[in-house]
Amino acid sequence: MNRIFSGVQPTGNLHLGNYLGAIRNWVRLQTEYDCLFCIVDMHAITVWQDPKELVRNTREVAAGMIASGVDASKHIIFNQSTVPAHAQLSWIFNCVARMGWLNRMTQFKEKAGKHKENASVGLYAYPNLMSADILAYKATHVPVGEDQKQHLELARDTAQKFNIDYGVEFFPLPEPLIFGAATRVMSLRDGTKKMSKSDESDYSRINMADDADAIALKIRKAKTDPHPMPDGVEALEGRPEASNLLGIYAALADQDKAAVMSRFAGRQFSEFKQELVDLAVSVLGPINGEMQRLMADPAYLDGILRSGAERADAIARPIIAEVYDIVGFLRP
Ligand code: AQP
Repeated sequence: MNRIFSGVQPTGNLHLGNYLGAIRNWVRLQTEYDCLFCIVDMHAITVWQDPKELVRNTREVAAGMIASGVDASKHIIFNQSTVPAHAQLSWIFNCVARMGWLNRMTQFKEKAGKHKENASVGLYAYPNLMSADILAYKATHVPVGEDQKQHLELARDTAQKFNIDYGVEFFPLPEPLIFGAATRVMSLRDGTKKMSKSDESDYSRINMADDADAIALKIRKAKTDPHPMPDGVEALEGRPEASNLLGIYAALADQDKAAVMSRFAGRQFSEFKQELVDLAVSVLGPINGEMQRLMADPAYLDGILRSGAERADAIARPIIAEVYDIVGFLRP
């Protein structure tokens, strides 16, 4: 069976974009693939994380995955730092990938902004750690949002260069799995910016931990424009907030965006928003309830993560041993 690796950073405020763009797709992939779902705490600390919050956020992501329907008995849920292979292989990849490749990564440019010199070395080398995450398990497929496509290309280049440099056919070239609707959920305050955990405004996103009242309030306050609902895809031109809300509705309802548009064409935003609230609450409400229940039982969550770490380590350990032999690291 083909193997999937995918991850979420425990950077707090797990949101609707993480759900629609990642976690919900994982739930659907479980029947076709062997899956490793990783809470990537080593990626998270490429920007400052409060240690206590990091622990809490790690459990929150685990709870979010389980509450959404990831089956931890059939698949592997674990946090990255518990399996040494990630750090071991990422160092080797630091020596395989080229500076020029990393210099082209748009996510580093976006995250480091104007203060490049002040960014951590980890933030710059982040894509090499991501390559290691995937290849330490010889994963064949990686579900990625639009924003991660470039990093996956780099993982493929790195796998290929390793194979060529050492004259082996060792690493597979992992394939992206890109999903249609809602691969990019945008901020509720600015339809040109992606919904993000780190946005300062809590009104910019719907958190998976939000209850029905918070969801309703945020959707009601979501930015729109003065025109009625658009009546064709071309009418969305220059209306990023309308496009985003329609996209969210379509993704939550599992419908085509065009079908949703024709249903609401010409109607007022207030009416549409009320229906969006009802839909969002019906999808996210049960997940939220289950998340709260799981978060109240950290020992249970830790048990799931411990078992996941053991199973992940059992896959990665022999792969790393072979990599060490290929590279010429003496294992006396
Ligand atoms: N807005 C989004 N729309 C669709 N998918 C999204 N993802 C993130 N934001 C959106 C997908 O969620 C998965 C996990 O993402 P991550 O934890 O690696 O974080 P990120 O991509 O850097 O984005 P965030 O959630 O906004 O975090 P911060 O603010 O910390 O950077 C990925 O599959 C991602 O595509």
